[in-house]
Amino acid sequence: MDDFSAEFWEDDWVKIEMEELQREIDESGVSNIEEFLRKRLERWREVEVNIAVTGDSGAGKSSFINAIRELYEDDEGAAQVDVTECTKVPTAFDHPTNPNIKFWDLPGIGTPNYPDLETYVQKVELEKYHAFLIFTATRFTQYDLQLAVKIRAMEKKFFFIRTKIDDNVRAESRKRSFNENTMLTKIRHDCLENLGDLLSKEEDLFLISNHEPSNWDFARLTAAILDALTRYQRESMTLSLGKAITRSSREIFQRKVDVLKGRILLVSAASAAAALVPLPGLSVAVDAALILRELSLYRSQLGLPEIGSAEFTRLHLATREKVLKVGLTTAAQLSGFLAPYAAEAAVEEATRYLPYIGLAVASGMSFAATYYALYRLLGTVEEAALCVLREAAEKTAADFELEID
Ligand SMILES: Nc1nc2c(ncn2[C@@H]2O[C@H](COP(=O)(O)OP(=O)(O)O)[C@@H](O)[C@H]2O)c(=O)[nH]1
Ligand SMILES: [Mg+2]
Repeated sequence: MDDFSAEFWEDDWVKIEMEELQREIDESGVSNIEEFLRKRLERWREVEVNIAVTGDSGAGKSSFINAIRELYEDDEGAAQVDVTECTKVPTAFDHPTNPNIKFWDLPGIGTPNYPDLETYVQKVELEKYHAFLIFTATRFTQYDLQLAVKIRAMEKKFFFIRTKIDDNVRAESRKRSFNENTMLTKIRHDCLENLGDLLSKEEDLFLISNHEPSNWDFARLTAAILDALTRYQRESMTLSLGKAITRSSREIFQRKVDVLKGRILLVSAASAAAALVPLPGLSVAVDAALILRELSLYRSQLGLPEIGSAEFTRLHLATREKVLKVGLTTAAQLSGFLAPYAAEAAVEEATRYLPYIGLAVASGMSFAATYYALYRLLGTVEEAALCVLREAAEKTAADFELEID
C-alpha cells in the first residue's frame, strides 16, 4: 500500500498518546475511554496560550496583533493602530477563533508607570507568558535588550522582530542599484550588531511586514512561535491560525496537515470505542458522525471554500470536482466514499498496526476502518486544498501581470 505511513506510527507523538491512553485505561478501565478520547480531541480549544508583544511605540505591535489574528484595523476586537495608548497595564487581545489564545500588548519600559526594568518586572507578571516578541521598526532600545536578558534568565523563548520591511523595499527600489536580497542582508546585519550576543541563533531575528504577511519572515515567525510552545499549545495555536496565513505559506499549511494527521489515531480509537451502528453497505461499523465532524474540520482547517460560495464557483471545474468529492455530509455519502477502501484487504492492511495500539477496545476492525477512512479523507482534502491554493496563486500572478501591462 502506498504511503500508509508506518513511520507515522513510530512517531514519538503517537507513543505519548498511546501511553496516555494506556494510563487512562489502567486507571479508569475501558468504560470511560470514549469520553476520555472525545475530551482529548477537544483539548486544543481549552489550552491557554499567552504571547507577550513588546517594543517601542510605533514599532508595529498593534498592527502585528491584528495581522496574526487576520483582523482589519476597523474590525471589532482589532487593536487600535497609531494610538500611543501609553498602555498602563498589559492588554489582552483574544484570537477571534479561540479566546484562549491571547496576544498581550505590554506597556513600554521607560514610560512614567514603569520607569525602569525593575519596576517593570515587579508589575508585569512575566511568568505568565509563553513566548515574548520584541518589536522595532528601527533599532532595538536598551530597554528591549535588558528585557531580553531578563526573559533569557527565566529560560523563556524570545524573538526579535524588525517590522516595516515593505517600507524599506519601497524606498530602496527607487534606486538604480536596488537588490532586495542585499538590502535584507544589510538590515539583518545591522539588527544583529544592535543585538550583540543576545541572540543565541541568528534565526531568532525576523524581518517582517505587518501589511504583507505573505512576504518575508512572517510565516517563519509564525512557525517559530508555534515551536516555542508546548505540544498541546502548539496543536491549539496551529488549528486556530486563519485561512490567509495558512494559504500564504506551505510550511503553515503542512503543519496543519500534520496536526490533523496526529488526531487520526485518537478519532479512530474514539470511533472504535463508541457504541456502533454499522453503515449500510459497509461490513464494518464506524462512527459516521464522528468521522464527518473530523472531515469538516479538515475542510475548514485546510481552507477549502464552502460548496456553492462565490470562491467555489470561480474555481476550475476539475478543482470544483475535487472539493465536491470531500463535501460529504451524510452517513450514506460517507459509505459511498469508503466502500472501495473498506474492502477486506485494505482493512487487513490497517490491522497490521493494531499491535501498536495495545488498546483494550474489542472492535479492532472498526478502529482500522476509521483509521483508514480518515487517512484517505485527509489525503483527499489536502489534494483539493493544494489545487485551490495553486489556482489562487495563478490568479494573483495573472492579476499582477495585468497591473504591469
Ligand atoms: N509599512 C508598514 N507600516 C506599518 C507596519 N507595521 C505598522 N505599521 C504602521 O506603523 C504605525 C504604528 O503602528 P502600530 O501598530 O500602532 O504600532 P505600536 O505603537 O507598536 O502598536 C501605523 O501607522 C501602522 O500602520 C509594517 O509592517 N509596514
Ligand atoms: Mg499600539
